[in-house]
Amino acid sequence: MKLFYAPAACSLSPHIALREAGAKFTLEKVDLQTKKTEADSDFLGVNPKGYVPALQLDGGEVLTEGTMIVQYIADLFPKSQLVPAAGTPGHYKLLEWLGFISCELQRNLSPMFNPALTPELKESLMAVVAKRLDWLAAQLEGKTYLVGDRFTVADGYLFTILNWSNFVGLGLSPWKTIQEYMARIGSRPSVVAALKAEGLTPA
Ligand SMILES: N[C@@H](CCC(=O)N[C@@H](CS)C(=O)NCC(=O)O)C(=O)O
Repeated sequence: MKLFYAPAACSLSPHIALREAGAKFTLEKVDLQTKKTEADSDFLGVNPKGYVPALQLDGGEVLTEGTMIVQYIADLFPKSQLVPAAGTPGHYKLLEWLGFISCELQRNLSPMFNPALTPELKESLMAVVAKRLDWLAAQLEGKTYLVGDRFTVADGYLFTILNWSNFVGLGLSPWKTIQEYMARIGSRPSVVAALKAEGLTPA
């Protein structure tokens, strides 16, 4: 399998999932501006939508959309228990979290990377994010992980998106449980290794 990624982008979520699963995979970096990969190939030929993550399977098929890719990885490596069993309440809780992280956090934070974003729009998006983080912080009270008592793909995804706080001027200090959660997830060997492989921490 090959994961097409950009450093610190939402592709970090399946990257973490692959490492948690113990999967054999390679990485290929994508320049999101030029749509060229580090092997100098045309990324649009891999994913015509032009965005990461894209997971190329050994048979050549390409999967896109991060929330689906992490579920695929979990299904491929059931022993890693990265997603609760189908049909259980935990499974639907996990889907609920993936939806929340995607639609409420990623959708509102990703425009912050757009240099054309006006200060007014930035302020209003930050206000929405702050409201969502108030709620999230309460959910994390007394909890180690988002679902049940073990790490799931939802944790790797939430870490990935909240890690953007480092790039968009969003201090997490008002939300102590979130800060602690980020430190906890960020210290997992899979996460440490993924950040290093993406060049985000010293090699
Ligand atoms: N719906 C996609 C969105 C992926 C996405 O927004 N990727 C960003 C990086 S986090 C990207 O590659 N943007 C470049 C572009 O859209 O041209 C998913 O959730 O996987």
